[in-house]
Amino acid sequence: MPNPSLNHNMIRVTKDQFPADFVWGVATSAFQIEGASREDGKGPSIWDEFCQQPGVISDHSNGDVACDHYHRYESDLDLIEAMQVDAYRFSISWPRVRPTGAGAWNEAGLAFYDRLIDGMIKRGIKPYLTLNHWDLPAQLQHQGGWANRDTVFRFVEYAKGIHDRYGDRVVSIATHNEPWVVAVLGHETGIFAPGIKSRAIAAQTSHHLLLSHGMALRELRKDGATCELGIVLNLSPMHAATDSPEDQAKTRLEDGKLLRWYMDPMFKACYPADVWDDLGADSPLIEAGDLDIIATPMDFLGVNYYSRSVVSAKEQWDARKNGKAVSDMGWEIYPEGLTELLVRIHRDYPVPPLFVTENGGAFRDVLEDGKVHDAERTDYIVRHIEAVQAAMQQGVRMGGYMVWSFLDNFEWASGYEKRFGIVHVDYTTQTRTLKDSALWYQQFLQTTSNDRT
Ligand code: IFM
Repeated sequence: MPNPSLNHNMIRVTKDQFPADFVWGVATSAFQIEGASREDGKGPSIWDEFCQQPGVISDHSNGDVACDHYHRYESDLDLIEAMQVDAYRFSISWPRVRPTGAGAWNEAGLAFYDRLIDGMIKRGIKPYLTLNHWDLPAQLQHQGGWANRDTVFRFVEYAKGIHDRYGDRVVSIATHNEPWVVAVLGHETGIFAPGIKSRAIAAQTSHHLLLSHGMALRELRKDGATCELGIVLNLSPMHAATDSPEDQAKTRLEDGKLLRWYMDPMFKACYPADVWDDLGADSPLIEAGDLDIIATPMDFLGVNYYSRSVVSAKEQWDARKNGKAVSDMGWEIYPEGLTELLVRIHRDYPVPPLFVTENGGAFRDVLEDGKVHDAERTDYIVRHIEAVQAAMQQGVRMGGYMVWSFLDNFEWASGYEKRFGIVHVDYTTQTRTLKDSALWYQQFLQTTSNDRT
């Protein structure tokens, strides 16, 4: 039965218009929700250390408690089950399971993920595991982090250990979440951990992330992996602000830096020449055979989509100032960009099935009388699901769609000020409240087109 408190017109698209095996999910990451940052033998991550630097997190917060998911995972899984979601995309905290990134493993940390994964399976929720959602063990950073080629081998050991332990229970393993963010925001602009500001280090980091992805895939396959293996990229279509040759040229280069720098090596075993030339002396050191390893075939590609980028050679293009509808992050709401992006990837690369592994919006939610009427977020999600449907109608092979995020959580440099959850979190009491968007998703997942007549 439709939920009468919701605007029924919101249901324009129905679940039964998608293939029966299409996966509907919600997503989070370890650092953003778990808390328990020093409990049961967990080591510090680069984000634990970064948060201690004055002024880097806008509300001066950290991940010490976050959503306290480490202790509340059972009731959180109950909520996911209640929403009738098929899949939960979560990440493992590397320093929780191997505190220094090398050497001894931490059994208490490993046991937490046993409980989490078994809890999903018990409830009929499919586990989608991500290995690296940014929280590198701090000790590895002290030895050079991702800029040090040794970290590639530490990551492969980590991937093998996780696969040995959970590989027969999870549906999929993604190596990295958004390597562009790790490389550029973490090592070039320095607004994310570890806060380095060097284009050369960022470029080397991106190469090592890609290499570790390919090497891990090869090793897991050798170990007999039966779960699906892939990676998750943050991608956007790039549109020039004007037809001027300067704007067009910059747009082409920006597209190269965000999309082709990652997609070309993985699907064509080469780096794009224009971006390589632009890097000049900052281009990464690569060894013979690296590109073949990076191009190891994968079973799925995850795409995280939030907005398009508009590029101007003169200034930073501002969506709000240009009269566009934006989320609380200031990101333009542009669902048609998702169709454009998926169709383009499908056209330009020999890709495996695509998953939208993150999509959602931060909005200024108000909790009143136990309700959050987040109509903007619901509308955002509906329009992006329709955009996925449009891509499929144009022949794109899609495996699933996952909302970012299941819970309000620690939004990196924005701290807890930006809320992406379809479930509201009161950080004082840790009370969870399903927002209208969660109720909509729940209803969508139950409703067939016959129910609408
Ligand atoms: O919260 C992040 C997530 O960790 C990675 N993708 C983008 C989200 C929203 O900024």
